[in-house]
Amino acid sequence: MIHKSMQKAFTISILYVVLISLISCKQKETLEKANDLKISEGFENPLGFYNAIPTFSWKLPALDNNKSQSAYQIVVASRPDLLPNKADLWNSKKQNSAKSTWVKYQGEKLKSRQKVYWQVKYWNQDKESSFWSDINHFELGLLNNSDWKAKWIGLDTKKEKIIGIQKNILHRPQYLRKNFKISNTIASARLYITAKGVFDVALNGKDVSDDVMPPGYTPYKKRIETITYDVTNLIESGQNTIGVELAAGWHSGRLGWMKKFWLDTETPKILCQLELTMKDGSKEIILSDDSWKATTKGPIRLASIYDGETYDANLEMPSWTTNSFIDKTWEHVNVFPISDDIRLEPKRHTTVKSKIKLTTKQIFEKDGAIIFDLEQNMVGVPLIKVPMKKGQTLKIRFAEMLSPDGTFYTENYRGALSTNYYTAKEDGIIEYMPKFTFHGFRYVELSGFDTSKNPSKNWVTGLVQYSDFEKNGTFMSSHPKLNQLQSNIVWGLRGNFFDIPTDCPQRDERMGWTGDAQVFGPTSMFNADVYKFWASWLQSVRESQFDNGGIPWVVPDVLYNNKVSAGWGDVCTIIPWKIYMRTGDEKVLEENFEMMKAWVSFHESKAKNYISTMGFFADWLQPLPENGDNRGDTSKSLIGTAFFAHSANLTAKTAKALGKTKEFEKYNTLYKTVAKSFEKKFFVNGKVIKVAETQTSYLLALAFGLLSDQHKESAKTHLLRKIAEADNHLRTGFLGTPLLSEVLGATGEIDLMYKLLFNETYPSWFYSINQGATTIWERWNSYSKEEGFNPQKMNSLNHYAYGAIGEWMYERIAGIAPIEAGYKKIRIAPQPRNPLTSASASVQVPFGNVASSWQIKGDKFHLNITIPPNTSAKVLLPADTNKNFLLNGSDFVENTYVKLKYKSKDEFELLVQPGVYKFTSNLNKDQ
Ligand code: RAM
Repeated sequence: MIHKSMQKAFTISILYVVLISLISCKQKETLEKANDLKISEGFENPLGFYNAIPTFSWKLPALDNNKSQSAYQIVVASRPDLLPNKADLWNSKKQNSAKSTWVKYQGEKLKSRQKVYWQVKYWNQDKESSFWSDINHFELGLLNNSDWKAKWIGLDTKKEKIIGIQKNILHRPQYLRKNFKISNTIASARLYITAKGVFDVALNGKDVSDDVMPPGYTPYKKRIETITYDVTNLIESGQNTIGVELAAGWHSGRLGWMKKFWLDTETPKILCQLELTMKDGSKEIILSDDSWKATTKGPIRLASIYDGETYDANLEMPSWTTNSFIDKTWEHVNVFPISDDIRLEPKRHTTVKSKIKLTTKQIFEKDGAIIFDLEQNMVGVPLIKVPMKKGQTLKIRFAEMLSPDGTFYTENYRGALSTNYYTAKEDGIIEYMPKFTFHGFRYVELSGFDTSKNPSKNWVTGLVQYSDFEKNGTFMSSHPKLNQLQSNIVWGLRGNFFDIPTDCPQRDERMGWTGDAQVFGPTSMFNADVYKFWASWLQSVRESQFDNGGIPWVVPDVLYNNKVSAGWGDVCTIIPWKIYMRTGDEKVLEENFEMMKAWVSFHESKAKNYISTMGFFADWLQPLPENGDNRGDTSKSLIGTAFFAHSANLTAKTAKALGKTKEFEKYNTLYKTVAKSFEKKFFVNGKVIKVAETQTSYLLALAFGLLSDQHKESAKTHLLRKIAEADNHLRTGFLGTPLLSEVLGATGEIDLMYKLLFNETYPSWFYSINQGATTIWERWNSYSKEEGFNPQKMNSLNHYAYGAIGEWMYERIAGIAPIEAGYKKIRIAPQPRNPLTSASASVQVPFGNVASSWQIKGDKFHLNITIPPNTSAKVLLPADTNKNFLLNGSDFVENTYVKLKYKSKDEFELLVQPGVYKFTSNLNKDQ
């Protein structure tokens, strides 16, 4: 008996302990909830999402007791009220893992239209748990062609036979509408819509969205993106009207210079499906089909990306998207089935929007016209509010710069007319904003308005348009011109991320030039949250890859010339790898690995004994070429072989990151073989032989690791000699320029790189700033005060390629770089040098905000840093290491958060845990 009661007491006390610990466990749920919940490539609560197997990412709040994550739990449900305890789609259970980014969904299969709710909690290093995060959500779009019941519809716009400036058929913009009645009260409504062309949609007289030129630009013959809108609040009981404006856009307009492809383009069409869920659970669906009517007699008479828009207000059709409008005179639309060979997929990045408003800073008159100066070269459209008289036609012209005599410089638009016309229907102030075109400009010229009125600055506002991403980083320094350079880089980004990465935004190109993208991509990732932008475009690159593995010059490929260029096609290995380094997301490698391999085989097929014959644009626009060629002096074969090796190397690294050992070995061996042949063919003892000795030839060899160890130093010496021979100026084009800073930085030639960066004379970054640049130019001397505009017509004043220096400014001047993919380990290694006395940068990395800000005051060096939770940093603090440094104002004593790992004569190497720190060191005299 005694025994039994003891046992009972024992059991009770055990239960008690369990209960207490359960309670205390519960009580320990005290940490602030995770924040910044995102899915896949950085989407927050997306509607019409593209992927049924998303990944989840979150950030730990920066708290003193939150250094790292020891575990997490994700719960996913079909209704918010099921969270967290009754998650019906997925419960990851508590996972002992530090992973807080890109955690793959492993629950029930998700389907088109499905709405999904999720939240997450984490445990910190001390096993304390957080509260559950807020509940985030996403809703899938229509994932398969079979989800579409609608048909493509449109008018036969070829019938009118309007011929454009290059004999191309112009498709008049169409207005399409349908009345429909709903019989029930609605609970929710989704509009799934896309176009072969670009569209704007309204319901019952109200704009559905402020998207600019959706659905955007993809290889249309393979894939067209679809957009989902929540239109629940726009649907009325009873009678409703939907109206869509449709223009040629990229799909049916002229694009590129290969006339034959747009002489006879397919007529624009729309496809839409309005799905209504009623309060009683029933469904109704409105489709684009033969019941729609359309006209081309609306106010937008013409619209072309290159040439501009023509608008006649006399043809406005008031209320045409409302029930009251009578469309008797409108035509019935033609109907076309959707085909299986063009995949309809939800857009996988954000649409273009009007993001920034620029006001006019100055106005002046020239030859009877008024010129509005926004003092910033920008991309988008003007918002015009100007007094007009009935019947007058306003002419709106654009220019990136004025000629010295004050007239418009438009030669560099080449064949792009880039002009808008607006005809007024009555006297008074008109308001107009072109809808289906965009321009690259700083100046707007108006003529044809009511001249009895005094021109005013507020007649013109610049609406800056680009893919809807946000700022991801900042860079500032004590030097105004370096800050202007940073500003020019950011404006280059804003100007050339118009749904796809473009070479330039203003002339008759605006195409996805692969080389430019390769060169500028890495810098863009610091300045903006463009992971989804790049991941989306990479899908287009995959779809555009030729059967033989070649990558076209431009993506989407509108040139169809089957031509390939070394250093351009390599975008397919370089950008995925760079994204992986910045994000740590293996998905970008998985998605692109096959493309990389095929591209490397293509390199192989273009090589003899591993020496490339691929050629093409070479070190494009190298300044002062001896041969006078845009392709510069560096040997094409040397360039091709270098990129062959580099792409093989990146493919090997990718294989390794993905755990594909065999393929790693294969590509790594190939890389080494190509490197050996490269050295043997073009170098003797580290010196370039047989072909032109250029800065870029040495840069490629050193940046891509193509020389044997014993010859690297000598190659560097020759590089320094080449730079000295150029009076310490760069002689690099598109391919060489990003490598210049990389190589000089990596080989300890920081002083020289500072010299080149701060050069004021041609060719240099500051040279164009001294000539008035507010963006990055295509050429180092696109314009000069002494000689005027570069006589070459290929002279864009908004060409982001040379902005590639931005990566170095973040990584070396401010000193923030990833040691491991995704910044799990961060390197903070600022490089203070004359003439800078301070510099600072901050970047949002997948774990949170990283910041590095330094300042020199007398002989003291001040460094303030922020290291986000769940990471650690190696900090290289410049210092006279004979003297101790201050940490947060007190003499440094090693502690849990900051450990001294090593010191050299002029640097402390510290291992730093998450947190905010202030370091103050004494500088050596020569530092
Ligand atoms: C130009 C483009 C682009 C460049 C190609 C080779 O026309 O503008 O910048 O990559 O040529």
